[in-house]
Amino acid sequence: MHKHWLGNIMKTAPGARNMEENMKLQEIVANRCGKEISQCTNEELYYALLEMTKGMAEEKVSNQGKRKLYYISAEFLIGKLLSNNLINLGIYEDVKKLLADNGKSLAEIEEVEPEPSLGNGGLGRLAACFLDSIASLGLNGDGVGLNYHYGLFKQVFKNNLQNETPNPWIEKESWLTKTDVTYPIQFGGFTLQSRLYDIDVIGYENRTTKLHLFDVETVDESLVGEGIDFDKEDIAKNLTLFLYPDDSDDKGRILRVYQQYFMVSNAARLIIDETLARGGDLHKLNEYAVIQINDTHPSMVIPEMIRLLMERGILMDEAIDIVSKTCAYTNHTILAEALEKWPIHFLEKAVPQLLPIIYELNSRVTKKYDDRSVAIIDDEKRVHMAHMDIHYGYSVNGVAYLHTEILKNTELNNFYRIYPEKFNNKTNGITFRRWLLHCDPEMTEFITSLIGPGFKKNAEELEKLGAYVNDEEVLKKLLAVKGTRKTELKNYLVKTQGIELDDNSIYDIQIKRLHEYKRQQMNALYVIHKYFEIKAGKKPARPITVIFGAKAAPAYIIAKDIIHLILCLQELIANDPEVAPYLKVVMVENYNVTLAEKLIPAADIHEQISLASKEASGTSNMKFMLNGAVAIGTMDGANVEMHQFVGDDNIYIFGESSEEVIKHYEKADYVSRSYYENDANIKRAIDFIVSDQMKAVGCAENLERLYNELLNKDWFMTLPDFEEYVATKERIYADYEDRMAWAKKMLVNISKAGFFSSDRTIAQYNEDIWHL
Ligand code: HBZ
Repeated sequence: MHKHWLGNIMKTAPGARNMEENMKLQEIVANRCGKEISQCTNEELYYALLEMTKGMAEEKVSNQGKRKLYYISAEFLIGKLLSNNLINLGIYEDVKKLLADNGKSLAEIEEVEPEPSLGNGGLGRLAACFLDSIASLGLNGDGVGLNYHYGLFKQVFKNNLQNETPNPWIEKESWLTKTDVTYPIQFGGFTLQSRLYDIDVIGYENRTTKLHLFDVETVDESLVGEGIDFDKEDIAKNLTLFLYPDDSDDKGRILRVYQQYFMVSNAARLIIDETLARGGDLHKLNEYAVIQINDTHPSMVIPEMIRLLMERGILMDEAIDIVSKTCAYTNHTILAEALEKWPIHFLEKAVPQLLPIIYELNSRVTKKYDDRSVAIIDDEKRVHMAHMDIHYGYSVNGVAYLHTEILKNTELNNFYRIYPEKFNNKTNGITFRRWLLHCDPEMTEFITSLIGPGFKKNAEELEKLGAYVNDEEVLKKLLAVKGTRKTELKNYLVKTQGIELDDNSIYDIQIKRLHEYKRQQMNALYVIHKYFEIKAGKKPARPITVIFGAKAAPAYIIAKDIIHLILCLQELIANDPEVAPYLKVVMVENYNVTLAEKLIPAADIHEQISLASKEASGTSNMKFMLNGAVAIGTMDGANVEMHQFVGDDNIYIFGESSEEVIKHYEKADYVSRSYYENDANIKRAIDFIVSDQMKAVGCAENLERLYNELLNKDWFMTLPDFEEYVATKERIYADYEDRMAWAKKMLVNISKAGFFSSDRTIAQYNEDIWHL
């Protein structure tokens, strides 16, 4: 028997209801535009569909229960909502058909929708997948975050460099609904009035939950000048302008503190109000609410909730006890730079009312534990947000098996020895509604024709595909569907970015935030290596297209230099008639959720090549796997679990293990220059970065800086793994030529992807942490 995570789905009678919805759309179109569907523009139809979908969501009952989850996150990378909402409402096919019958294309209408960029990458997208699963599983839980007007910046390439511009997404009519909820939020020296906006999150054939986004009405978009520069000190006007403004200087960093406090103070007030409205008792808050702290950005909710409970007459000891039973913390990284430590003077300035509480929390810890490494306030007077979460939350979870093991045994070992019972793993997941049903309807239909529709609610049913692993017809059809997606990507990139792909080439894709630990630079060095090989007459059996998509944080200089390297290679190779027929480099501009939805179903190979131990989990790896792409990767994050599921034949693993890497760091024995001096391929590739040819298309300063970085620092150890990476790439490209054997690998990957459904992840959070 298959275990059903989606136990309490409401039954629907699709046929009858859908007729009704078609009438509804026609009626809305008539009211709004005074004409027939066939006479409307795509824009008019988009807004009519928006109105209809919002109305249908509002009619649905929200998930209910005594205990409610509040998933607080500085990021919710939700992507476009129209198609997903239609799918989850169960009316996608009918709407599409109705539009087609009137000569309209839903795909083209979708293009009208602006994509909100309320996140950087995996962490924010995970939060969005989780809301989809919470709604679909019928759990009583909402998301709480901020309504950034420009979100993350929009990436524009100019002279092979990344430029940043604002990404406005809020229009007069949008998925946001203005509510009556507003709170006075006090900062050191001034108060800001908040306003809550809601987005309904529609579950798959189920009820809804809400994404609560707080804003300030005094925000002033005209503050933004050239690029994304603005006055960082005018908090009333800038608080919700951008997601994580540049944190390279103190002004940007302190603005982040203001944002975080604004988010959590609003969240805490909402939680208290909703608890009281349900007849709850604040002395037993933990029976009515659970707060999941997504990374350390919302950590101030702990002292803030304690403070608000004390304001309501609860004594300090009890308030601390209540909050400690209510809050749970998720860690998404072991990188020190991402574990927030705020100088105490920042907090003194922005949120002085929290300091007495933070001092008290710290003094309780230092009284109890001799070990300075577990203190909340360190000797340099910095507040370690994660330490506060661990001491004063009841659960600490990592996001993949290996990551949690590293937290327990290395990074947070001092805490693990104090609180072994708090630590648990929740391997990440993705929503199959967006990452298969929506992004590849043809594949979805094909899978359904083989194993029935059960996998849409119970992802583990994908295992049934295993029965077809030797079925030539099925394997051929898999290749054909992939081929169609590749052609569609080609057409889309020509139209939107003027990029020409060869859809007979191998699409080898790396899409993720730009960071040295993710090692896009290693992929770029491989491109240079291949370039030399082709020049020397070693032509690949089939052309290769290496595709990148990545934004670099505006202040992360080396990350921007890596983008520069890739863009220069793109230009240089495209203009080299000897190499261009065999090798193409493409960096898509402004990589976002919408682009991911087109790139992932079209991928043959995906790159998961982080330095082992550094990628907490990764989630694009799961999306590619579900879409029948084959990974080349290190034993890092969730790759380890993927490898366990598919076996050696269906994933290409290379590189040093996390244990080896951790040892190098402990011994500080890595010297990149010795690899450069002792390996001719490495030397050739690195020297090319500063060659005259590269300087002819690029900027000498950037290229030289990157060259020096690789030669003298290379903090994320690109070079030791390079030769094995090259050998593994050669093997994967060669294996690609046996098309039937390759199709088998695709099938195995899809059939084993079920575990990585966020429905499974959320069911586990609920069973072990939330108990809703
Ligand atoms: O969270 C990512 C991890 O790198 C990835 O391995 C994991 O799969 C994913 C979900 O658990 N982390 C992020 O995306 N982190 C950020 O975007 C981030 C943003 C602002 C920060 C720190 C990290 O200050």
